[in-house]
Amino acid sequence: MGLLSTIRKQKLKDKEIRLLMLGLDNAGKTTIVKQLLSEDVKSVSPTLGFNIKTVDWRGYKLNIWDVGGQSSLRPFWRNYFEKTDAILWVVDASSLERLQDCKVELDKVIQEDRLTGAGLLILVNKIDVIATDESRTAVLDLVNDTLQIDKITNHNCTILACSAYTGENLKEGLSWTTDEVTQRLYKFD
Ligand SMILES: Nc1nc2c(ncn2[C@@H]2O[C@H](COP(=O)(O)OP(=O)(O)OP(=O)(O)O)[C@@H](O)[C@H]2O)c(=O)[nH]1
Ligand SMILES: [Mg+2]
Repeated sequence: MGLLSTIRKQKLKDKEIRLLMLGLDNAGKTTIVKQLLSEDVKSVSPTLGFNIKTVDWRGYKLNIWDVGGQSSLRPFWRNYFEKTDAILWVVDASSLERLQDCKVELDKVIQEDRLTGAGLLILVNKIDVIATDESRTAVLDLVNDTLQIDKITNHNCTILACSAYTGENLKEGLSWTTDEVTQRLYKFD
């Protein structure tokens, strides 16, 4: 067993998973974490550095690194890449005119060597503002197309519509992420 594999095994034994939450400013990253911790989702302010919060999930400790997304802070994202097991990429469904910017930033992140192999969960947040099922499908299709999710081959990737306000699909997101990470790490037997 190689050194990397040994480290991975130790992490799983400790049942700790490191998640890096990124995305443009105002997408709702911090609010999602607050909802996961059952905190007041209506009291957030822009993140100027980063927060680390631990969510207990099915016996695992998910250490979520929630990093500020303002453009002046994005050069610092790279400081958080090391040892990431999965990326939580948050998209703002109420700000679709920024999808192209979002794509540019996502591309930089997923091409990063230090993140190779990390799972990638795309959370299309604020879906509560989209009223009908038809419009939700249209938003998801647009995000899929603009971010070119089908072309992402170096990360296991999935996309979910969610709401930090209602909590919709957040647990599904944690389940997918935990399964993805644990199954991948166990493959190194
Ligand atoms: N309608 C709606 N608004 C949301 C949702 N999640 C977050 N918001 C609002 O979006 C704004 C930005 O939320 P934040 O959680 O601060 O966004 P962020 O991605 O952490 O932003 P930075 O820290 O600047 O990167 C706040 O006014 C939130 O109340 C959601 O699910 N639905
Ligand atoms: Mg924030």
